[in-house]
Amino acid sequence: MDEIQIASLRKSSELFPIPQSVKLSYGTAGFRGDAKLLESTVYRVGILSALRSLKLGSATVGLMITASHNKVSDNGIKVSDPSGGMLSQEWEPFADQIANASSPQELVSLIRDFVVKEEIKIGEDKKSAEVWLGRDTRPSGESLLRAAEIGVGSVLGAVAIDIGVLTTPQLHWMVRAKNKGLKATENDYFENLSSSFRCLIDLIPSSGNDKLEISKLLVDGANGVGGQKIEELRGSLSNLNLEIRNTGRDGGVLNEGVGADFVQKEKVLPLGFGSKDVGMRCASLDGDADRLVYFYIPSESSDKVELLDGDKILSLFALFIKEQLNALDDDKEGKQSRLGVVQTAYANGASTDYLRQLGLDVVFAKTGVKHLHEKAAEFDIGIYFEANGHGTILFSESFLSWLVSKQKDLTAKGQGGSEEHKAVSRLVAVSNLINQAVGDALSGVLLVEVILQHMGWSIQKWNELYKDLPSRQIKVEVPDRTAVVTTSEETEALRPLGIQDAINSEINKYPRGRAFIRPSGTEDVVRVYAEASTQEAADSLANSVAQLVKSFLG
Ligand code: NG1
Ligand code: ZN
Repeated sequence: MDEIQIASLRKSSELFPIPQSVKLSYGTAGFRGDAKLLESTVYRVGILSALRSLKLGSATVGLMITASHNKVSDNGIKVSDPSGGMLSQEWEPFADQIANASSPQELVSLIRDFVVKEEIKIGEDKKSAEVWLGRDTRPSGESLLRAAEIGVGSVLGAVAIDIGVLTTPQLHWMVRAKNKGLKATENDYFENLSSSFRCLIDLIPSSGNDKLEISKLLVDGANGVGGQKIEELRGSLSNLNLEIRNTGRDGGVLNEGVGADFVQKEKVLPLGFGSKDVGMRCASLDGDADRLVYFYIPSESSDKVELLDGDKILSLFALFIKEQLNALDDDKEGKQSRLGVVQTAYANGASTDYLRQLGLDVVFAKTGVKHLHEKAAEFDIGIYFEANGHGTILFSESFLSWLVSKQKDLTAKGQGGSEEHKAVSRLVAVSNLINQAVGDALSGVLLVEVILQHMGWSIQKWNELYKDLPSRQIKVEVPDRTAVVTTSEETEALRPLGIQDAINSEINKYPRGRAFIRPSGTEDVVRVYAEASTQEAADSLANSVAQLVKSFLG
């Protein structure tokens, strides 16, 4: 790093002093916190993104300003690697270090050491870096975006491009497309969704269900960016009847009593929904539209909803993909397609039983989509979902090119209308529709809708795939959540010593009891999860475990 570069970093960092008393961690999904305290963090992550781009041969890196399902006064920042996936975990410690550097001197010195260690060449061969910036609808987004621009711009030769208000998955999709040399604008994103959706609709078997009227889907947009973007998308979709509520234009507050996180955790209906909607198919997006859950209101007399969470969406997808794979003549080709599914410890036990009973390979990953994504990428087709509704379907490059050449072969052999050809074409269309970079509520809605039409199922019929075990999640505030250390699958606590034995003896009191604790990576709490054969039992197990957490850590 030469003197000009050092001076540039020093000068810009003076503009963003770090607030006292913040201790930041990149966590499960980037930095998050009160928006008022985040300018220096966002500025610094801007620098990191430019360095990441330089390190990877000037590939485009994405930077998203959002705090997802958290309250509107919060904000956050996460980085998309050039692949469209999350920032490489190898760089997270550096992110933590610079975010917490207490002075411009310390910041510059950390950057200088890192640049040497990673052999990043700045300015020397005039290679430029490019960072695309997106933000959700939070009012603090615009000024934080300016801070990110200054961060990027303080690395010599780096360019920041403001892509505007976007969903998180849109930005990831665009970054991935750009680096693959594909068309990468927001319009291209919409065009890709609508054309692959159309393709799947055209492949719906014509016998039986073609006279069925397409029933309306009610969408809860969480008063955020997702509601607005799905409105834009609606214009280019046929065969889908959408009514979109909570777009944020009618005065509702982002994530307040609305959205996927609220519906999934509280299991009650979001604002804007009521007794007139009993029995209707409803979907909720979260604040940055990377999560999706479905629900319906079973009766007028209560505000409880019947929830179809990420596990149920995963099950629907797995069933559909498996049906298509079964129609392929694998043996003749000598090709074994490997379909696998990835869940976390929060997956409902009944969903895991169901998926295993379908004969699927079910593996577990730590909480946080970066962990699930990594495991799903080991399969030819890997489907991953968190119970909270974040997930997608990954197709390996080699399997996808096998599918595409199979599709061509069958057409050339005059078997274009065969069942096998249709199955192959459906799989190819799914790979285009479903976001290959991250979980995406918009593409998720389209895939759920087309599969339900394909099966001729109502939401109630879909819900009957299996019955969820009653469960309860609680947050416990403790002085130091890092005192909880878990095993790699997060199902057992190694620290504090003795707590796991105490949890086990609680679990043993309940039929089908299961419970675990872990420190949240996005909030200053310890999370407790419990399930058991009845709701009372799940509540009681969760409460006793929460008591244990308080007494061991309180
Ligand atoms: P933490 O706070 O680490 O539990 C939460 C979710 C994750 C993931 C991240 C990122 C649960 C139990 N945890 O993480 O699944 O979505 O937020 O948004 O839902
Ligand atoms: Zn989100």
